Amino acid sequence: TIKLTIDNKEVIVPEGTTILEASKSVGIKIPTLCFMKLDELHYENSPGSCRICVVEIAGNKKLMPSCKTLCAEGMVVRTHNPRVLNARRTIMELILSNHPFECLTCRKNGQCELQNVASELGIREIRYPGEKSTFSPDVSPAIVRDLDKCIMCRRCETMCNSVQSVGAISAINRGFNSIISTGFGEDIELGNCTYCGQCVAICPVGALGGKSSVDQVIDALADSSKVVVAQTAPAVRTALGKAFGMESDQVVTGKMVSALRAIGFNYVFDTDFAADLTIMEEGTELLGRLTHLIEGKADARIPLMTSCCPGWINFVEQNYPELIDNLSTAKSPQQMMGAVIKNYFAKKLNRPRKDIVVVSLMPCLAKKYECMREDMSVEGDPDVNYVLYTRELVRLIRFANVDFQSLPESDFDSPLGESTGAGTIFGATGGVMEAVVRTAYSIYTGKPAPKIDFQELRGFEGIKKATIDFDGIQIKLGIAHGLGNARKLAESILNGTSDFHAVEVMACPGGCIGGGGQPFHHGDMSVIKKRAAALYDADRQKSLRKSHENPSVQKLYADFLGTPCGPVSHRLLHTHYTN
Ligand code: HC1
Ligand code: SF4
Repeated sequence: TIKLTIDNKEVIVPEGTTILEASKSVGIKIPTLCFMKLDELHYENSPGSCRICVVEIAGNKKLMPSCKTLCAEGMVVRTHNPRVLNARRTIMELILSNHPFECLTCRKNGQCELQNVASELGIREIRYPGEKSTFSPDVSPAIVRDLDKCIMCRRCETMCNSVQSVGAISAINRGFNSIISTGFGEDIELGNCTYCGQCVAICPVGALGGKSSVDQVIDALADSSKVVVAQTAPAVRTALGKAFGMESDQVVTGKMVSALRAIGFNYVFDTDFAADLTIMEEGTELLGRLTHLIEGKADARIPLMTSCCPGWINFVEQNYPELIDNLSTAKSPQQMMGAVIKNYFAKKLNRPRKDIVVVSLMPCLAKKYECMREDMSVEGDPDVNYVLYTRELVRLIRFANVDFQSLPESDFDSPLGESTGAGTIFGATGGVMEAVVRTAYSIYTGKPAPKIDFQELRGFEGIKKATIDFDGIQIKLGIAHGLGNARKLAESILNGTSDFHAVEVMACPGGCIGGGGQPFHHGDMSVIKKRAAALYDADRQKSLRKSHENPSVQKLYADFLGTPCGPVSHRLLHTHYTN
């Protein structure tokens, strides 16, 4: 260990600890901008480029960036004397000198780390005029880039290249001319972006954001000729409350439903219902493929790979076309719900499908793209019209002058609002697989599964592997979260070093709870762990916890769909992905 003094406090830390970490361990918070440590993912972004974290080390002429400087025996560190504060202010003024002064109209206003640090440093004037850049905004179906606001922290680059292994954006040029660019400087839509939105999730400023659909939804709500139907993803309910001052691990389903009603949605349904439906389809598909495998048929296409995450679908289409037939043909729950609303619920209302506007509330940016795919529309009318990500929902709730905290709780509308705990855990990595096992076991063996909680499928390990005994047959499962882990899993399938029967992949670290549209975690992954724990808690509190026990799902099959993977299901609930 190493003993040093920071701000007159004696600190003992292991060798290899930075001054920034050592300070944090004794409650001294040094401001940072470019630094980002994603503990659970074992990744760090510390280019040391912003210099805002400088500290004074006794005997050292130069101030040193605390994120890059390791503690040494007997070091005496000052983190906030006049010299340090002056330097930090000057650094901040230089960063601001070429930053547009658009705070009041910026998408990040109130949540911007640059704004926060400037405020903490008490910046009142900027002495350096600086030259502003004038890039035109790059608008894709899911992500908007505004390079004028980029501060070259390179957090997005680390996320896109190192964590996600996508490599859609990287730094080019040097010095003042350096920018974050796509491969050929083209718009992001034309490159290999998967729209996972993880760059947006960790951008400290307003350089990266989601594409907003709030105005279109407000217009639809005001149009009396339309029936506007909401569906809410599993992960939204565990993240929304924090934006309204509640605990990040509090599940706010009932208040969320009340808020959506107050905003003016005519019906509020639960994507968890469609998650149960997905399990019926995907579970049946898995058992079909396993039967083919046992019979030695060439078309078995094992492992079955889950298809509910559009970031993962985009990744497979672009990088692993040879694995496309392994993807489940089941549409994602969001799209299944859209198809059921427009083809079944619309008939119940006796309205043509074009009168119905389906709005999804999702943690996800890629879902905005998914609902625009051609195979998700009928004669130009999409099954899901608009996707609002969680932060957009926050805005909509504020626009409607709803006091979220004091709202009463209410229930989803029937029949597409009823769900089991299996649907709820979809939002956390491993949840889809656990839900599949709970149901597929019963269908395959004719007996209930010996347990409901499959701890071996939970947790934040990058790639989880488990073997579940289906009454004599050993089913091998693989689970990856984050596209970097997904790549490793895909490679192991292709080179024959793994022998999974089924594989779940979610593009975002932690699963959808860590989606690019969720309230910002600012790199603190413990927030995502809390969200996961909250979903597993919500599952435990449900009276029904297996998808095939959902009475509304059973009724939908009896009244409309027929059997899982039958002709009606195939037409409405399945698709085929292409490259
Ligand atoms: Fe997800 Fe899913 S879990 S993909 O992350 O399968 O977005 O929450 O809605 O569709 O159900 C997202 C979340 C979501 C789908 C479900
Ligand atoms: Fe979207 Fe969830 Fe996939 Fe992330 S993991 S891209 S939030 S569907």
